[in-house]
Amino acid sequence: MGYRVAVVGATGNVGREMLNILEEVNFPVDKIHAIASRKSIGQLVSFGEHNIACEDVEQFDFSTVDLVLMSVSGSFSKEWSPKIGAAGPIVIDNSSAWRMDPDVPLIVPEVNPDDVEWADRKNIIANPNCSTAQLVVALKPLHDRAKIKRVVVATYQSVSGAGKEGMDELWDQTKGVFVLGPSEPKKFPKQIAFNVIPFIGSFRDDGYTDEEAKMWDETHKMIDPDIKLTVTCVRVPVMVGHSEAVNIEFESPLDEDEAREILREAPGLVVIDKHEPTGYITPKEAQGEFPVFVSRIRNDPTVEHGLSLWVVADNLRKGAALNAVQIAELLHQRGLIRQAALA
Ligand code: 11C
Repeated sequence: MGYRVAVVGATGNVGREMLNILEEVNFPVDKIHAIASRKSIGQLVSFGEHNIACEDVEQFDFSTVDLVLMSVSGSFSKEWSPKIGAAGPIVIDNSSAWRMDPDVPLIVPEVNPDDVEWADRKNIIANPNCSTAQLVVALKPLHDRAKIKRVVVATYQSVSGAGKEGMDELWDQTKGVFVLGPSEPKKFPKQIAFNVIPFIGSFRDDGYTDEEAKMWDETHKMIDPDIKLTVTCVRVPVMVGHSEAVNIEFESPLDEDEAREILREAPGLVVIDKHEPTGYITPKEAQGEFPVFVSRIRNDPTVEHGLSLWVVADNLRKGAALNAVQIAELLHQRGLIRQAALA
């Protein structure tokens, strides 16, 4: 028997991927609902070979479903996730609204699967920020072996992290430079075509951005609060796929050969690491794929026990929709999805 599932925010980049991936992994679905704001009522979105019409979030009776995947703004989730969770279904939320709530588990199934066991406190589970999700999949098996002291990360984040408007802006500016003449930046603060922007999110008082702070806060919650992280988040003119240059300092020895073996065996990871001109992954190759890819694994001789890595994933998949569906699969495997109306 399958579940009654609703995807809220079904017309967005991540909402559409949630529908695609539920179908791709054959998640046991009896009934699927695409939920959106009033302006999108009736808009068709695809679920496998079927087109389904969006229903109005304001009118939808959430007590009639078992599981809700949310891809909405933080403010919308703050208001709606508790109401939906109270109506019966378990909510898997992709926004930043609940990630640091002590009564809401923040989960990457390869990293901290057992945290699903206390999801019933609020009936909400948080999905991490895309740039954190891929980082922790790579850090966790190395931390288990040699205890990480400090991590230095620079991200190279694609425009799809900023939604469809971000993708449209890169496309329009790229065409504009050659064909139509320059256009004013709207979604991003400066031109993104043929450029990189060392600013994502909003500035904090300490000069870091909230996007950068999410990476250490969420890593602390999921892996270990004692790991020190410093981060620079950068937007790059890539449509899909976030990349990260990661430098790690360990408490005990771990060389590149052992790290390569550990990462090869770890769940959710694929190592592509040959010392030849094409022996590494790029975001273009990671687009549409499920795993987190690790390349350029090398010893860092400037510290006592150090390694550098290159980590790439599809930010709309492992960074968002896939991770949410994997959480749903975990709940299913452990028998934790309530079937309220059938009970
Ligand atoms: C970006 N990582 O690439 C952001 C998007 O907290 O869920 C996701 C923001 C979040 O712009």
